[in-house]
Amino acid sequence: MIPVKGFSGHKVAVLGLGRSGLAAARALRAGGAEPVCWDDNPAARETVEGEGFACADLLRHGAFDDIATLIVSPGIPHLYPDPNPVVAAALDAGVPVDNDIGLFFRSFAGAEWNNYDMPPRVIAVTGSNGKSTTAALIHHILTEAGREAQLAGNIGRGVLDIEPGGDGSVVVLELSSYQTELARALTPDVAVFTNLSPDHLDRHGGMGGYFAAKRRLFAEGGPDRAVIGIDEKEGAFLAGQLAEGPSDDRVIRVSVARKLTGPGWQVFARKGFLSEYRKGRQAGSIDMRGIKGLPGSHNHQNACAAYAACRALGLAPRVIEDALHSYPGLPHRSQIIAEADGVTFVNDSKATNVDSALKALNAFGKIRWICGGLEKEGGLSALNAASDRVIKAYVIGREAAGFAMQLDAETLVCTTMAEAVAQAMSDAQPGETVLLAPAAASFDQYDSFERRGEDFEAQVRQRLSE
Ligand code: UMA
Repeated sequence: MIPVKGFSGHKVAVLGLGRSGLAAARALRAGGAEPVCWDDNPAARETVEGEGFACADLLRHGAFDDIATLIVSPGIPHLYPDPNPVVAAALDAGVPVDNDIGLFFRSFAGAEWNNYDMPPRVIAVTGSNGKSTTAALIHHILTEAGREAQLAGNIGRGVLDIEPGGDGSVVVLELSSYQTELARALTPDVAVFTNLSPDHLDRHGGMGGYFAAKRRLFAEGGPDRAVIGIDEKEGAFLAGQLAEGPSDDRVIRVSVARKLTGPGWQVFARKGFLSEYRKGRQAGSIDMRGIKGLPGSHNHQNACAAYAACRALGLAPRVIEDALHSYPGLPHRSQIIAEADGVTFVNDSKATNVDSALKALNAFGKIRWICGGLEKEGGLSALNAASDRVIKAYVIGREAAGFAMQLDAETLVCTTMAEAVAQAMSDAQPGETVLLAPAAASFDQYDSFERRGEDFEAQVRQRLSE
């Protein structure tokens, strides 16, 4: 854990006691502060009381009288659509509001760093899509290169839960817009912006607020290097604003849409090849076509961003290339779970919307496509752009028939995962891919996209073993 600095002897309120809140309470106590905890869920309060923490209703009169700061979990609204009443009360009382990310950046550096040959570095990754894969890939490359590395943040581990950094070590953080918007300190050494598309708009008052939340990662102190995906207008704008001129190599531009060979520093992917150009000359090239853990253009964008971040830390192109080949992929994200009799089975249960399912469809050919579930706003028509890659769609979900009617591809209404897997596997021919990419939420049949992906994998494995 990273003991929190600056609050020794002071009371700090902690709102939300999930992964980030619990880690924050523990780290505050380790740093000498006195956490005053609250969670609307009594079970969560019971857990922390079991660890000896004090819980108190933060809405009671005078609750903030002797509180130095309020730490808020990312899932709790701090501004839009409306601030949580506890956040509003803190602001009313003039108490600063922060989160675990802000505490981390103020507490990570230690006096022992003076004796290190290479002080620890922090790489922070944000963006709408691909940030988990990019962060996990950077972590994998660093580990394969023999660097001590830790991975935390939105990917599932509270940032204050990690161990203090050793000599030459690196912390890789995945940061969501909820986290970057609220943190009062944001000072990574390398910051990565993967891409931008509409998401969480209710929490940011629209697209401008969403972009502004992510931009804070680049504005609060300024990273030594900024790796920016420039295929959307927001990324292009951000890169332009950060660079002093065309040859400023503090900004590393990334694209999967065009060749970038200007006088600055850039990494792009075309036709399955990654290229690095610096000062107008090619500095690296990787054939990514055979890399199984990173299929499709969206993963090539992730690979370019991870490559750039690792190059910014001085890793050699060949070291990065070897690590890309051994990257196993993240569960439920274009994850190859089995190959049998020439058929490949891919779990992309994380494709919970049309945009991400389309990316998964474009990453493969000859697809037996398992899709369906709780449909999101906006309709399914965009999926039909990839119909030529689909041999047949096997539709699951309570509204499977209605879902199937919106698809151009040949469809079979299966309703359950068991039926869809059975049908797809009995139809599949060598050279084909059975792909779970639902283009819908899972909640009509599962607790989460993870459970849905696990069901898919279990059904495939059971049938393969028969
Ligand atoms: N709670 C209240 N009052 C409320 C709402 C929630 O008391 O009005 C309490 C809940 O009872 C619960 C706690 O707050 O005990 C949950 O807080 P949280 O939702 O912030 O969850 P954590 O477990 O702390 O997880 C958070 C991130 N969650 C969200 O951003 C919603 C995790 O990202 C992250 O992995 C974790 O911190 C560690 O850093 C998850 C996520 O869904 C994966 N992220 C979103 C996404 O990827 O789209 C942004």
